[in-house]
Amino acid sequence: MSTGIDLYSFIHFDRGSRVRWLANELGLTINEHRLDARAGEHKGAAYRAVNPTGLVPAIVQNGVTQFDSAAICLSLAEAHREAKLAIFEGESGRGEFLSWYFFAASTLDAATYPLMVYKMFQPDPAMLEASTQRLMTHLAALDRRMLDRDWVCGRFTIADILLGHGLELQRRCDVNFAEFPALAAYHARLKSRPAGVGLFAN
Ligand SMILES: N[C@@H](CCC(=O)N[C@@H](CS)C(=O)NCC(=O)O)C(=O)O
Repeated sequence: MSTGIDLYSFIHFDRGSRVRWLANELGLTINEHRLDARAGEHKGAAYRAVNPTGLVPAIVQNGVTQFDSAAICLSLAEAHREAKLAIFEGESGRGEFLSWYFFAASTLDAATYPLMVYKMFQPDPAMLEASTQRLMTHLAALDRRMLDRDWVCGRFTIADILLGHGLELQRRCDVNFAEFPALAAYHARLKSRPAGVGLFAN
């Protein structure tokens, strides 16, 4: 069976970029399907047959569909365990890995979304500033974590991909990492991975 993945997304830096980055790390082929968000293509019946939630990303691989970027990344990492892009059940550090993975997928993601809204969709400088201030406590926690390591959980994993995506969206929303040197260095390290290059392009 083909290992090619049909990936549905809007643009190069939406949550589909997490899947694209991971696929590149794994050497998997991606068949891109770019939906027209402005035309509401993701809400139409054709796409809802792929993803009933009407959100991107979603994938179809070997006739099997899956949605939610974090779920997709975990499934792909598990299916290619030899690449060691997650900390798997039975390995030490699994619990810590899950904590940082879910921190990226839920806590950080939820705190980043308002920045996108107030920077890009409904521009509002005051709300952008307030949302940025609320984000700071999470960035401080991640900065402390990154003081003495290259990747958030030992080796490079999908937790780094999700965190890298979050940091990149924040940068696009004018968040300044200057007061978080370990975080700034981590962002630069993530950016230097060839597989993630598409996310970081302007
Ligand atoms: N937790 C989901 C969130 C999916 C999500 O909200 N996707 C956004 C784009 S990154 C979307 O489809 N927005 C369109 C809309 O809200 O109508 C994931 O990680 O896949």
